[in-house]
Amino acid sequence: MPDDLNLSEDELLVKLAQSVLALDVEGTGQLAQIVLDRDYSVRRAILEGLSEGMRQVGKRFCSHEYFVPEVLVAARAMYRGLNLLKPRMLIESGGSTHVGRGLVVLGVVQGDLHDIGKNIVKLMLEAEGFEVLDLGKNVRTDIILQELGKEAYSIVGLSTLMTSTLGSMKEAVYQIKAFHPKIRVMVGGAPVTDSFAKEIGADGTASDATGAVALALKLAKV
Ligand code: B1M
Repeated sequence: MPDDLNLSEDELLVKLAQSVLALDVEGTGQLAQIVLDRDYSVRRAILEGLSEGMRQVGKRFCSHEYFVPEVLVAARAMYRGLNLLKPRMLIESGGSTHVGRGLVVLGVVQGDLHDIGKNIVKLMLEAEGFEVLDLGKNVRTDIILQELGKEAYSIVGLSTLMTSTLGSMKEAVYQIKAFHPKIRVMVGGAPVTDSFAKEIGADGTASDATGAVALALKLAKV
């Protein structure tokens, strides 16, 4: 129960991350509410609090201290905070004031159900003024191609967290470039390296949501 009202902003961010790691859904929501009540940076709370907490959960999953049920509760805690912070994030960043950055199609490639990172990237892109069509997870390439035929999208963002689905990402980039050579494709997710992105013909990659926004801004200008 986060009842320490003397926490500094930095301490609150640490508590937020710890709360996700501790699988404390209610506590995470309460801490997120404190961020809002005190007018602290929502962007920092998402990136350095919630997202950092999920990163630490990932480490515990990899070291077999946490298993799927724990990971799912941690994700619930993260989303409890994220959903509370999201409306303020969009206001804080003035996203709606720099409209016209461009239309982005975003999705997790076929075979992959990991969408937490993609959802954070989406929120940060929207906060920066991009209009994002979120196709969700486990997205077939033909669905992406179908969508690209409908509107003047400038960027496609593809995410994957598994090495086993890097092939789906490669295939998606290939097809998008073949049918829509002018559309920029950015790729990301833990197993995606710079060299892999180059090798499959993507226009760039980023290792986190902040980098994804910077890359999208760069690609939107080209
Ligand atoms: Co699983 N999982 N998982 N998982 N999972 C990983 C990815 C894994 C590394 C864990 C491990 O075993 N070491 C491993 C993949 C191994 C590999 O291929 N190298 C793995 C596996 C194997 C699996 C299953 C196969 C497990 C099983 O069933 N035996 C299964 C796969 C199901 C499927 O997809 N078909 C599975 C299932 C699950 C859950 C459902 C339990 C859950 C997903 C819930 C959900 O997403 N809705 C889950 C989770 C949560 C994880 C870990 C623990 C955490 C991932 C996460 O959310 N991180 C993960 C372990 C780990 O990462 N260390 C693991 C927090 C998030 C904020 O970070 O997603 O990296 P991240 O996103 C970042 C950046 O990557 C970047 O910005 C984001 C924000 O900063 N980014 C982009 C992401 N996309 C981007 C796109 C961009 C740019 C940047 O441009 C477009």
